[in-house]
Amino acid sequence: MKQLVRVFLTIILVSVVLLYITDRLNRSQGLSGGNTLTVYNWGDYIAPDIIDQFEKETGIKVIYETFDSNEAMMTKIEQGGTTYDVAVPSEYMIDKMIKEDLLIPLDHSKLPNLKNIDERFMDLPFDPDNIYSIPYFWGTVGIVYNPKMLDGMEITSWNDLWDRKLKNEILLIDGAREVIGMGLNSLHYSLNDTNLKHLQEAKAKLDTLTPNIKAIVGDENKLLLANQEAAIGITWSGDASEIMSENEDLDYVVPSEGSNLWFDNMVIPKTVKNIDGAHAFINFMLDAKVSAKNTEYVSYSTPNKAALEYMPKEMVNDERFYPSLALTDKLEVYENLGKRNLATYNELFLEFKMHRK
Ligand code: N2P
Repeated sequence: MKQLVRVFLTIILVSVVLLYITDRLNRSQGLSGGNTLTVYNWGDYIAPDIIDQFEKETGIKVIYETFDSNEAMMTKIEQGGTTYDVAVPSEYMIDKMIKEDLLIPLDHSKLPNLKNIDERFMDLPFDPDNIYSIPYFWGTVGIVYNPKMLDGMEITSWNDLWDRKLKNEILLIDGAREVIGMGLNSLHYSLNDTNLKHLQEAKAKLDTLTPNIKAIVGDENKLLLANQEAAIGITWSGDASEIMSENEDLDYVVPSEGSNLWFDNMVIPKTVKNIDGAHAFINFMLDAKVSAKNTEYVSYSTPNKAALEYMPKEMVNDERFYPSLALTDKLEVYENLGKRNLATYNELFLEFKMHRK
């Protein structure tokens, strides 16, 4: 009998130790579940007090991680080492993730606030019926610049950037689609071009921009531009809007040759541990007042129609950041060009970066 009790106690002890070790391991890998939620988002893309508010209201603890390109996010999710419950990719990457079976279908009955989203941003070609993704922010790619630092020079096109007067004045965002796209657009090619000759031509043209490039940067571009360390930044509209609120000399233009219109959406990757928490988070972000507060902080354009009435009029009425349909119709949305073509974009971008060194 005594021996039986000893065996029993040993089993309990070993189980407790094993449970403890698994829990520690999970925590160290950012694995969520139960009362935690791991959110993977772009840098500077949420108001910190919104996370606090969500934690207080739901009792769910948020582990928050950031990325600065779709490609970096995709690599991390494909590796599968970390449990992400919610991620925020852009449209072409969502298409790719759906095709690679990396996302789970959403339960719309758990997202009653979805009614707040403007119809214009629903049911888009990369995810018909929004089975896998819910709009978060949208915008354009363009040029933010400081005319005062450029003797009043006006910039209206991609090709203006090759002007010799702009030596060492340009900051580029660190994104393959954005930078190669800028080369393609400057040659009047499509942002979704897959013709290798055109892509090489775009890369060669970008190489000739090298003397004018000061740096290829992430979110620090905002500080550098606001502090007038550079006169020009190629960036996403919301970053431009944020910098412009800190330095009113700056202006933002969507180049005349054309540019990118993008949509960032919330998704639940297959790595999810806390499905209910993930839906609760997405629904929380869709609340009109939460979205208005988040939008005011982040400065990007919200697809949340109900949020607009809680936001400052001058923000909502600024055509540079809330362009009409007539304007956005002229822009191109990135398509998922397939593994091989995306790899070509990445390789050319890498070669372009090496060329600068
Ligand atoms: C960076 C947010 C960028 C969003 N702060 C562009 N998809």
